[in-house]
Amino acid sequence: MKSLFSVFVFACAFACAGCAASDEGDAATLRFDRPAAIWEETLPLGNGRLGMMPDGGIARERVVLDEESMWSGCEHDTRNPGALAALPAIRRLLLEGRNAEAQALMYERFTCSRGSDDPAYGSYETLGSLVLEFPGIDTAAVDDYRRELSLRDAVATTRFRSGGTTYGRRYFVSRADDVAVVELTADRPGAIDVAVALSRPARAATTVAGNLLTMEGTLDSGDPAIPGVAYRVRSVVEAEGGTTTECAGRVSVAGADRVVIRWTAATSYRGGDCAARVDSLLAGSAGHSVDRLAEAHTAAHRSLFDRVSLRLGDGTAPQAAATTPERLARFAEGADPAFAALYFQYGRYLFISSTRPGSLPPNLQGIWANTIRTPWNGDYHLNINVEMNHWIAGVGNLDELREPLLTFTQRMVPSGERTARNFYGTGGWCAHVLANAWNFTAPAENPAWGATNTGGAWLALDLWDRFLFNRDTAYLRAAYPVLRGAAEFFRDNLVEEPSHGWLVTAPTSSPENGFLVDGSERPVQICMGSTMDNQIVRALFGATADAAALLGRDSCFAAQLRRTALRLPPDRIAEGGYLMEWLEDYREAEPHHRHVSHLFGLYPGAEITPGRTPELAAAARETLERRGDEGTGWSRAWKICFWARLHDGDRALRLLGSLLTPAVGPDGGHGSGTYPNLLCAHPPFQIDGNFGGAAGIAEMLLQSHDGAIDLLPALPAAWLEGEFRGLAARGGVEVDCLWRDGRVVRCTLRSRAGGEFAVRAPGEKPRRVVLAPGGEETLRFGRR
Ligand code: FUC
Repeated sequence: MKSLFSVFVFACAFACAGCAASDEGDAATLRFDRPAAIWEETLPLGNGRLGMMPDGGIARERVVLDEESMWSGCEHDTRNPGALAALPAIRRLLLEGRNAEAQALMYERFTCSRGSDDPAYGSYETLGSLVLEFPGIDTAAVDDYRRELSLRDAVATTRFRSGGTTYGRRYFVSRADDVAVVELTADRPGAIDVAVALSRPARAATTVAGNLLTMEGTLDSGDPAIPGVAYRVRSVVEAEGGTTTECAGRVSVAGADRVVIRWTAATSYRGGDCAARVDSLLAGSAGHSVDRLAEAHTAAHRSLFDRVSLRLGDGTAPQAAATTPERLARFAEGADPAFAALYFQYGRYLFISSTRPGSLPPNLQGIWANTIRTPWNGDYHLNINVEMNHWIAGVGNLDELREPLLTFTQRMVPSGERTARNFYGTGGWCAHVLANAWNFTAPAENPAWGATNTGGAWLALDLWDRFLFNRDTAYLRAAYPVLRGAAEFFRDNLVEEPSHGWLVTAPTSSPENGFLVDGSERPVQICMGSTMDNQIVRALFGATADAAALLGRDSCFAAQLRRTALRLPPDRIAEGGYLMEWLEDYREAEPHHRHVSHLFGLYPGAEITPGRTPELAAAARETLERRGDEGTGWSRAWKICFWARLHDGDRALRLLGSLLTPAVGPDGGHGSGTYPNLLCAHPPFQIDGNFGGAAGIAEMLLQSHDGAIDLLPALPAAWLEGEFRGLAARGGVEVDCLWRDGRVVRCTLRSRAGGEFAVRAPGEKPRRVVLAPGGEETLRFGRR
């Protein structure tokens, strides 16, 4: 009986994989015809807290495990007692145009006492691996190998035949039950032999008791007086049929019909008893069939994922059956628009899988790390990266998944107030470039890149942008103190520069580019009033004043911010026709630098638009031409957003092609672009480009930052047919849109809060729509 049941379950598990390729669910699938040879071919699964990346190995499978709060380090003192005293001299040097000397003094005096190399700064660390060894499988005789990740199900599968048996594996990290599951099946009774182990390269003690594997340890806090984060991961191995024994630190199963491995993990990061939490989660999921767990998980995942659908092309997606690396390799040929839709949905999938209310926001690698020290400590860089991580959340209709960024920022405020006081001698709060799970806000150890002090302001603007999308006053009330404190810092810290009397940030930099002065070829970064800072501070003052007005508070403060904003430097166009990156038209040290910070005002900001500021938009275009289309993964993603905002769909698509360049070269070396598993390559893997790239695709189809809902503002000639449903626009409205021959046929608006909306479509007269709360209206265009 059992073996028949097993065959039935196996058949069901793979039934979906055979559905018609035109079905959207099936099209939203990553496919591979071999096991992952490198980590960047493994399939990322996650429920926002726990992550898992199976490699689909035939005789030995390694599944990388992650937990979002595996942070070494601790909250520590970053003060530098001499910094505040040096500030007037640094400012004086800048006002006298002696930037190189100002920078030298900053290196000497104006950096934090303990930077990102200090163990106390910490790093996001992998949880370890689940290692499965299959002694009975003949690796020489394997055929029909298939490995897939369904984005709608949030389930990965592996299937292959060996020695006349078809083996199947199914993996998911349950969003509903907070446990991860690996199921092993076979179409022949008693065919499964497997040894299961947990491992971690450092700070791990593993024990086995019957069918239970436990691994636990404590991470390095970097301070002997402070306990590090303790973690525990526990796995239960349950077999149908066969025999289960414990041997040499592993659970071994021989001759089973089916094996189900459940694991979960917890840490002490937020306090509480992690051992008890792990046991209660495992107990809560015990006794449920894998199908029932998978069903609950997929339903929870789809409640977020299914809010948006996107079809690009006529829906036949002839390439959908090809493997993902094959489609990636051919994307630039232009015949596979459905792959762009897949990539867009993958961005939403990754966002859903790497954060959830109550967790940390996605870090530089989301939640997926396979080493003890993750590149750049897997932290939260504030000069583009963590903000880019959230660009898909608004338009991608995932509002509640922005909650972790609010909590993260709120937690930084007390530390940012100390930094404001200790380094600048003022009120308010600020953060610079580096941030971690321990509320780090100080200027980082290397002023050339670490001293930009608008990091906290940019975070505050992201919180404001969330309000523009959700129009939820209760949320705004919670976010307002963050905005207010950030604005206060700049109100108290701007200095008057001598040439025009403008108020500017000083010291600062334009991330992370340098300029050449005094006939020297040695780049200098430290300056005052970088264009990005001016744009961010202007937007912050405006947003804070608007928020105060909406909440009926702080009218004097708001008026003061509006007045001060008028004295910020305007955006300026250089003689060469490009937007100036600094107050002076310095020669850039790297004309093709990956950051394009001075176009913050184009995207994600809204002060440069082709409609309202055509000269600045033209200068932005020239700036992008000068910067070029290359860059790290995230840099290419940002440029998609820029070109979309400039309403140049073909150029945006060209940049998408650049982002979707295979990152692994024929010699195995890694360059910028996209890995075989579609994770973004800085290199190394950095997830910001996935979220920025997905946001860029959305920006080509729908914009809402310029006083109207713009349909298809940057549609490339290759995407003449398509349809989206459920994208979100600012103003608390969901939008569906169907287009043919590049013209909008029909669009539907659904409003949560009600309101009046202007709708623009290419070649059509603008329309006005008034919706009651919960109201919906469909507009038809043209004479089709
Ligand atoms: C920023 C970028 C780098 C990298 C790092 C994590 O500082 O300039 O390219 O992405 O963050």
